Amino acid sequence: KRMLNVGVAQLGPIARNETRSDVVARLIKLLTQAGEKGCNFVAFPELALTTFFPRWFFEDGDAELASYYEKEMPGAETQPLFDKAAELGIGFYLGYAELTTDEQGNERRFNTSILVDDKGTITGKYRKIHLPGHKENETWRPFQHLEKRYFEVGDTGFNSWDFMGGKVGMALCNDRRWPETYRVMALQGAEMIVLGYNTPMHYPPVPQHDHLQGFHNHVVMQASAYQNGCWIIACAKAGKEEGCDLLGQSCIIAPTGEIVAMATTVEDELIVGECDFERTREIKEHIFNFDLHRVPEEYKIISAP
Ligand code: CDT
Repeated sequence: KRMLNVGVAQLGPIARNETRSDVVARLIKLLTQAGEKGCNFVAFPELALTTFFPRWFFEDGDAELASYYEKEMPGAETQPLFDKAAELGIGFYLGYAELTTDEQGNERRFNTSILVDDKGTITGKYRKIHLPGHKENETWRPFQHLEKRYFEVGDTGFNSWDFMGGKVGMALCNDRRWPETYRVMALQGAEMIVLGYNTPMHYPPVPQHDHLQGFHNHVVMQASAYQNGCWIIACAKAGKEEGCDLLGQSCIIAPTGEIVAMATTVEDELIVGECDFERTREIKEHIFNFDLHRVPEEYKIISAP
């Protein structure tokens, strides 16, 4: 059968001074639990190896800022996660801050995720496209959201990989609010879209929406699962992290738009679900059969800059 037994490894807060090795030990504990429950794929959150550092302003070249990026994947501290996953035969999705050097010798920084197969091979890499927040220090805010300062817009595009029996795509956090994210992957055949998120409960520019964070999280993903006939696997970093409350409610959403499993804490918590790739056909072959029913010549304006 073409299916994945999915574990969503929600993380509670990661402290500013928590070491990479301490965090990796938490990931391995959740991975081991997932193995005991029969999972062969585990999703971890966005920026899963560190605290959500865009909440603080750092000058360029600050040593603490530099400490949050991975120069290698796997590196010395993350290798044990790759080893354990391969030993258990579990594939995984992991979000992290990536620092790389291009051919011209320039440093490039991305908010990145990878898909690793059950043998421990990196099958796909995605660099976040919709970067929220702002670039400069906005001191009126109770906390910053400096993704536009610390990352470049991703250069990988939205893709769909042949992965462990299905077609799997990736996104990161704010990407999940945009319909184009899912549609561009679904047009490439995606049957499952995996994403991690760090979503503050308080949105300083529009605080009157604070009570809607959970609703907006689910409404966009449930609608998108249905409209694209995809499984959506969504994993939060949750809880009160360095004084900032982050949304939990990690979930597995079926192609019908139904939530089939959801986290009930804002701590490290594993939820599981059986995701049958064939169930995407109920949607993809009927109401949202792209070949039969889409009218792309009427949609030209949405691809204009
Ligand atoms: N990490 C991330 O993309 N978070 C945003 C926060 C809201 S915009 C400042 C999100 O879309 O959940």
